[in-house]
Amino acid sequence: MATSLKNLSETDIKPNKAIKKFNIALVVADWNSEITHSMRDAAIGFLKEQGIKESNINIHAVPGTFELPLGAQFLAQNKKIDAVIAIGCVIQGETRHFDFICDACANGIMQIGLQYNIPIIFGVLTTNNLEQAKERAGGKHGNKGIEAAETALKMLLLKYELF
Ligand code: DLZ
Repeated sequence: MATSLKNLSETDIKPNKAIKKFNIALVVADWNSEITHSMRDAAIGFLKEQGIKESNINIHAVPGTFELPLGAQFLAQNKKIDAVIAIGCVIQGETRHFDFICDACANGIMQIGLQYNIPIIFGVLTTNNLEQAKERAGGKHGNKGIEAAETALKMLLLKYELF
């Protein structure tokens, strides 16, 4: 299971010439930036290791996870972008903010992917506390940024194979 990925080389993606032509955008929430920046950096490291050129990786920030769908939509409108990886971290607080942000983001991300027919990856941690988030952003549960990047490549390769 990809969740256990700690070593960037541990992936079942096979070398493919198509990969180096992919243009991938990351949209990253500034909230809980200690977590989201670690996920962003791990995702970028993985993409580069798989052969994506640095110039084909576009990185953009949005204030919070709630803004990820609109940020992803702006990027999806750019025909040069093949896939968008949305990275965020929502930590449960005392109010219902958590539920609204997570639901809005998950639904928005899914809708944009279907509307634009490109992979929009939900790289969002939804945790009970900061500790759980750290464990998934370079801690004992690996780094979900890598998983998100791996998912983007797998979906692009599937599209490349089918069309
Ligand atoms: C307001 C808010 C809260 C309480 N918690 C988080 C969070 O844990 N993670 C996150 O990414 N963003 C949070 N935000 C900010 C919202 O995502 C959004 O930026 C604001 O509600 C403004 O639309």
